Amino acid sequence: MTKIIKTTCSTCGPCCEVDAYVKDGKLIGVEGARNTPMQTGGLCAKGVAAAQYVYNKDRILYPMKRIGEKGEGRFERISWDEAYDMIADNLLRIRREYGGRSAVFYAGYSKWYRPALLRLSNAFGSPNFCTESSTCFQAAALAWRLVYGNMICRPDLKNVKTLLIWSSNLYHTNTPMSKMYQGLKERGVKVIDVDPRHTVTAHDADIHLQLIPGTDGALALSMAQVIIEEELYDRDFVDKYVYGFEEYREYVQEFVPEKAEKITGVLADKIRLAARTYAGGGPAGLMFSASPIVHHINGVQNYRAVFSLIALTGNYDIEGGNRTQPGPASPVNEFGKIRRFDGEEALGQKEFPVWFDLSCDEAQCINLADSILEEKPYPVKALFAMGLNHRMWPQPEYLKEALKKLDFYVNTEIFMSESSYAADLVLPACTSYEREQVHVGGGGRFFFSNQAIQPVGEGKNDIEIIMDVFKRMKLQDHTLEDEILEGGYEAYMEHILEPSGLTLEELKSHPEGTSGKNLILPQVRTYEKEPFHTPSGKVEFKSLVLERYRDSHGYDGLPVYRDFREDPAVDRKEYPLILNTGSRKPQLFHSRLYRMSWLKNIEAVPLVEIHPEDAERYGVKEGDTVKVASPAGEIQGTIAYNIQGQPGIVYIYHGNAQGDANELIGRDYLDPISGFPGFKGYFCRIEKAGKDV
Ligand SMILES: Nc1nc2c(c(=O)[nH]1)N[C@H]1C(S)=C(S)[C@@H](COP(=O)(O)OP(=O)(O)OC[C@H]3O[C@@H](n4cnc5c(=O)[nH]c(N)nc54)[C@H](O)[C@@H]3O)O[C@H]1N2
Ligand SMILES: Nc1nc2c(c(=O)[nH]1)N[C@H]1C(S)=C(S)[C@@H](COP(=O)(O)OP(=O)(O)OC[C@H]3O[C@@H](n4cnc5c(=O)[nH]c(N)nc54)[C@H](O)[C@@H]3O)O[C@H]1N2
Ligand code: SF4
Ligand SMILES: [Mo]
Repeated sequence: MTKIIKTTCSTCGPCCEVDAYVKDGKLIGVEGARNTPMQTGGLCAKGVAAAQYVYNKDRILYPMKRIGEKGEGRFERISWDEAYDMIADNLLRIRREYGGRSAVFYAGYSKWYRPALLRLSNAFGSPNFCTESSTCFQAAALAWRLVYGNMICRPDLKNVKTLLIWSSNLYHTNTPMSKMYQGLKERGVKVIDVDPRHTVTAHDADIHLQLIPGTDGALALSMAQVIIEEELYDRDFVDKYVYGFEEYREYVQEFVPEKAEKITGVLADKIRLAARTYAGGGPAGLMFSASPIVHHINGVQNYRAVFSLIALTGNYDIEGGNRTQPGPASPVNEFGKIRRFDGEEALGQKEFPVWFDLSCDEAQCINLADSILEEKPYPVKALFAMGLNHRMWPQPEYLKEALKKLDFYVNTEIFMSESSYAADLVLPACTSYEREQVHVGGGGRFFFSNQAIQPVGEGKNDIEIIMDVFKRMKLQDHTLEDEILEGGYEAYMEHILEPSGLTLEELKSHPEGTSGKNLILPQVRTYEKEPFHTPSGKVEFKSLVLERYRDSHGYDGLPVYRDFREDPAVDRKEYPLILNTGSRKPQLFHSRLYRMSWLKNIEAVPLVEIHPEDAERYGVKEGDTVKVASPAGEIQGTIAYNIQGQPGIVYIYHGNAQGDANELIGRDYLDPISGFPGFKGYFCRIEKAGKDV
């Protein structure tokens, strides 16, 4: 008999509600759930392939202990008991010898278990809890916080009249949310899209600003120049609530649209039109993204320039603008509630101090390989990782080698990947189909995700693993403390819900999801009641936090535009093309889905996407195997024509073991404020394979 079970897909981030079809205990199919606020029965290509994810031949079935040399990839099955003993013995031994800070607790892309891992890191006494946010979202949050002092504010989509989409392509990156765009268009909202490619989103926009990647700062400053010059800015708001306006006004003067056109490639008149539409067609919201803008070496400053437009036009915390609380929410425990143990210097703290000043609750681990190899700033000896994928980092082979030098390394994973080959121990995690979970949705809504099938092999849910590890360590060291990790997983789910006023039982009795009983209500103009949480108490067009580090780190208080193409270290004659890696594709998700036959065949080897004009210029054509060389490395790929983009730019998706775009990105090529790599603005050349590159 086939059962339909309400659960979630978490093959990628959004955690869509789905109906899982289960026959004789096996997952045989998945459909999007119906009649929920986000779903109407549809699913993305990745979600449809769920059974290939769950029953993939790469699944890790049991705890596995390394028997070969580090890096060789030979493991043998052991029991959970042995695995836990091994972890407790080694982590505690290393802590005795080198201190708590010598162990790093790392979470890759999967966010749901992070609060529990942070608890484990805190209980252990390590300041080094870090995540994939060392390359994602955090820099955007940082840029926002430098300007406004709070958590990033989302656009109030229900009430916007104009929406400025600054690099986001939800049709490919967040299928459930993409339906929202269609609703906007039907309501007559004016859409401006800033994107170097003519994407599906750009196609539907009223104005498409097709800029050269990484020139976002110049474009935003130019829009500001027009808005100020034409007196379209909100003088009352600026006078009362903005710090540093005069200096900013003076600085933006140089970015007249004709000059910005030369930098960005966007016609001056289009910049004027966009500026007038955003400033005059209010209320206007600004839609941001977690990554493309900050995957540049001037990323934080560029995003500060973009974010400043919101305050400049008086669109901060108003209906239809970017709001602190656009709709109801429900209070919850865990997420954002746990502070990192900061008794000692964390990884990245000296290089990227602003990250820590703005109380980001994790370390910046972009230089993890150096910390291991060169013991910088101190010896890193142990790594307790969950979902560590070395291909996230620029020049991943360097990190892969460094992992071999660790005294003890454990990775918890769904799949056996090369990132685990140097591990002493690999633990099997389970997918969302194999566990129960409380989901905190938008608008104060919660839903319960049922376990649809038994775990494949001896897989366990990550939080249970974390709790078991904590308890095993506590047997040896009674001083370890964490009340929540001591309780079971059920108690953990209750604990998340507790401030909402819901119990787990109540939630389970609402398969369609339900609202929290305690709601935080929407609000506007919060700044009238309390000052901005910046040093000046105002919106900072000139950042006093950045000014602190002018001498030591060379940071500018103003959102100064620096052009990555002027990098004196790179010979542009040798590397004439701009390299943009990782712009999302609907069928891929970083490194993890290349193993799924339905998805990988579109791109088994990396596609090197170039404009047909460039193909002609460099003597290659569609389907040719080429070498792509950058100052950092080289890979092979297959030419595909990209008419969405402009000549001079090469697009390659990342994470492919057949040719990893990240081998092309220099590991020192970082934004000096956030530490984020310049994934979307580096340099390369292409040549037919076979030639000496
Ligand atoms: N299918 C799929 N979905 C995903 C992911 C995935 O790997 N696959 N990854 C998830 C993750 S981790 C993230 S962070 C989000 C990212 O979500 P998005 O930001 O929506 O995704 P991207 O495609 O990276 O970038 C959006 C657009 O930015 C453009 N862009 C590239 N460089 C620049 C630039 O320099 N300036 C400007 N203005 N635009 C630029 C690209 O052409 C692209 O169309 O997606 C999430 N969703
Ligand atoms: N060149 C280039 N590089 C990039 C980017 C880019 O745009 N260009 N984008 C950056 C961004 S924005 C991001 S977010 C990162 C991606 O961040 P990564 O963490 O590298 O993402 P994945 O490749 O999906 O790797 C995550 C691993 O976690 C495993 N996993 C999945 N779910 C679970 C789970 O529930 N539990 C456990 N234990 N493991 C799980 C998966 O099998 C996978 O091996 O890449 C960054 N790197
Ligand atoms: S967008 Fe697709 S893959 Fe991602 S969670 Fe939703 S259904 Fe799954
Ligand atoms: Mo990301």
